[in-house]
Amino acid sequence: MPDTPASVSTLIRFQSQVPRTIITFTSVILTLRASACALAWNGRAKHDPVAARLVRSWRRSMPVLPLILVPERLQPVPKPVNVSPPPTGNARMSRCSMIAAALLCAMTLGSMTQGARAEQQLWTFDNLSRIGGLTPAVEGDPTLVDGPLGKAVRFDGVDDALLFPSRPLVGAKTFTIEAIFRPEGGAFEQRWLHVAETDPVTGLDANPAGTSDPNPRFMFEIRVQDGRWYLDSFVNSKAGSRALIDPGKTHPLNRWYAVQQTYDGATYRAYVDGVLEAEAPVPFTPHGPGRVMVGVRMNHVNWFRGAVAQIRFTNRALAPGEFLPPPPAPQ
Ligand SMILES: [Ca+2]
Repeated sequence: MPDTPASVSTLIRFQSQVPRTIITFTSVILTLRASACALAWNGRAKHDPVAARLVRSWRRSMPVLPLILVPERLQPVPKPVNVSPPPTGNARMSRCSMIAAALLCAMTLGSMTQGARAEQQLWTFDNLSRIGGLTPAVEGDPTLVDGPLGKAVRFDGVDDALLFPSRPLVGAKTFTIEAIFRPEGGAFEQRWLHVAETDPVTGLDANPAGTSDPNPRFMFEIRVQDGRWYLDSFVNSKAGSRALIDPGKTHPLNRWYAVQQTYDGATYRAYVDGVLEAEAPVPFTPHGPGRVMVGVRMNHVNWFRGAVAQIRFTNRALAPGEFLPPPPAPQ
């Protein structure tokens, strides 16, 4: 918040340490107090230039509260005359209450900003029993290997996978999916992250055969060719689908990468190590509940050979500067 005054930043930080119910209760009490005082000051504004200046600044700086607190609403403040009785104790209290209410309003705005912040889930694949707060069903015999962030899970490209019983990004209108992974070659088509919406009628996450089904889903896939790989990102929803794939943008195998796919409400984008590889407009409707498979497509075709260290899900489109940092390239 580069433009936020330090005092307001301090209050917002303080607010995060105080139970919200206490802040809400205090806000109501002080706002009622400020309301009464503002009424008094608005009357004083006709005669007192200090009060007039305060009410004018109150109106300018508080877009909502003046409509509630000041009965004259959008009426212009009368030009003050040179009658200025000295401030009374009540007037001094009014000023304090108004400042307090203004600061509390700033805290409330800060709270609203915090509430609008991204929901994010970080899945770290440093074990096989608890990842992202979920217990995966282990298929085959994935192993733990050294990764850029500690341990990572390696899949052998034959029969290793992890099936998660629920999924993130349910109801999200925008999204970012990131993964830290290492492709190791093998078959041409490898569908290694499948975030599926379960069909509420059939209970299926995907058709039993093939790679085409109507289920809404997010996919990370790779194609392996001539000792290199390239990325295939795919989104499907009831509104439409889109694959982002550029066979001309290939990368060496057997090193760690960060890959990302984002959707900002209009444009779907795919990145490798934070560098944009492809983008296209696509309509999108939010997904319903479902499950996640890592290491193979949900219907057990196109197994992955390589390792996964982290996957992060965010319910808004992150800018490249907000992505998980890419692992260092080998020297
Ligand atoms: Ca195996």
